[in-house]
Amino acid sequence: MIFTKINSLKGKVSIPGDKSISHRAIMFGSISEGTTEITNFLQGADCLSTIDCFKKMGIDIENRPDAVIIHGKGMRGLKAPDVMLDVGNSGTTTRLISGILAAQNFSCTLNGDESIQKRPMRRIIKPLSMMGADIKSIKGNDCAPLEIHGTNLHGIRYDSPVASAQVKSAVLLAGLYAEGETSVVEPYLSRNHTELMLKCFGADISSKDTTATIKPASRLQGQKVIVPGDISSAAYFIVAGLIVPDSEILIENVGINPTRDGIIRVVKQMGGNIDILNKRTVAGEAVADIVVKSSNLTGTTIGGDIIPTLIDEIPIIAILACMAEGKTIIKDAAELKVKESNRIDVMVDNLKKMGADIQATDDGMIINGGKALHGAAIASNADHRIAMSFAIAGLIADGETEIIDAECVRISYPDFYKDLESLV
Ligand code: SPQ
Repeated sequence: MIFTKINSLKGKVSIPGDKSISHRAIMFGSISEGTTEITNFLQGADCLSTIDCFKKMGIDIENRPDAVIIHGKGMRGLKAPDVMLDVGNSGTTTRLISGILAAQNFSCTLNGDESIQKRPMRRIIKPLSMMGADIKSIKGNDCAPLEIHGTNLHGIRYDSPVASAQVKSAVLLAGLYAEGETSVVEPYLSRNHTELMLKCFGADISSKDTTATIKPASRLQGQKVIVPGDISSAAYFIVAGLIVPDSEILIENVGINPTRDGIIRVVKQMGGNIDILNKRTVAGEAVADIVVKSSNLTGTTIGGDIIPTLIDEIPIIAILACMAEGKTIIKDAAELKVKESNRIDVMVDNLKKMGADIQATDDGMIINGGKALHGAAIASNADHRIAMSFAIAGLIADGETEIIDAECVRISYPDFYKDLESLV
C-alpha cells in the first residue's frame, strides 16, 4: 500500500473497541454463568482468535452485527477441545487463556503463528508452575506451542520482574481457581482491565499500588460489557492530527483509563495541541473524546512508570518525535523487543530508511527530531502497529512510502485505512 504527502486532515473518527477489553470480555463471559452481552466488541483478528478458542471448548458465542452474545457455562463448564487451540497472532490470548487452562480438568495444546512462536512464554510458565500448574513449552524453547494439563492450583504471591498485564492477568485468572489467595506485585502498574472487569463479574479482587490480589471464586455472573474505543488505535489519529499541517481531528469514544493514557501525557509534555472533552465512565472504564490540532512540538524524555501506560504507542510516538524539535529519549522500554516484532529495531531501521536521525539503545531509542522524512519501502514485519505508524509517517514524507504487508492491520484495526481516508 502506498502513502503520499497530504496538505491537511479534517473531520472526525469514532474509534473501534479496545482489544484488551474485548479479549477479556470473551474470556470472563465464557467462564461465567448466564449471558454476557458485549457491545462495540473489536472485530479484529486477535479477538476473533479468542472467540474461536472458547468455541472449541464448547462455549456458544454468537457474533452478531450489534453485539457479541456469550452463553457462559460457569467456571467449570469448559470442555476439552478436540483440536489444538489456535491463538493466531495474539499474545494476550496465549497468556491469559493459559491461566484459565492451567486449572481445568482436561489437557490441551495451544499454538499460533510464526510471530507467536517466538514470543517469550517463560514469563507465564514460571509463575503458573509455582501455583502447581503442569504447563510446558513443547519445543523446550519457552515459546508456543504450549501443552497444558489442567490440575489443582494453590495461591502464591508473585513478584513479577516485568510490568506486564498479560503476566498479571494469567496469574490472577489461575488464582480464581486456586486454593488460597493469589497476589501479583509489579515493578510498575500495567493496564488494569482484568482487575476492573473481573470485579464487575463478581470476583473478589482488589488492588493497592502495584499489587493485585484475588481470592478463589465459586462462580462469576455474566454481564453487559460496553467496550470503549481503543486508545492504542486512537493514537495514530492523535499523532496524525498533530504532525500533518492544517489539521483538526475529533476522535470520539476513546478509553482513557489512567493505566493506558501515557500518550496523552507525552503529547502535552511535547507541547501538542490536544483537548480531552466529554469525560465519562462507561462500564467502569474512563472514556472521552479527543480533539487534536497541528502543533509545534519539542522533544522529551519518556521512561519509568509511564512506559507500561503507552507501551503499544511507542512506535507512533517515535514518528511524533521525528517531527519534534530537539532530542527525544525513550528508555526503560526493552519490552518492545518481545512484541509482534522487535519494535525497537523495526522502528529504527525503517525510520533510518526515511532519513530520520534515530538510534537504537538497549531499552529504547534516541531521536533527534526536526529532519524532513522521505518515502521508502517499509518492512512492517507483519506487525500491525508498525504498519499503522508508517502509514501516518507516509502522510508527511516527501515521495512515496510503501508499506509491505499492510493488511496486517486486521489484527487490531481492520478499518484503519478506510477511517484514515475519511479524514483526507
Ligand atoms: O496481544 P499482543 O499480541 O501481546 O498485543 C500487544 C499489541 O501491540 O497489540 C502487544 F504486542 O498488546 C499487549 C500489550 O503490549 C496487550 C496487553 C493486554 O491486553 O493485556 C498487554 C500488553 O502486553 P504486556 O506483555 O505488557 O502485558
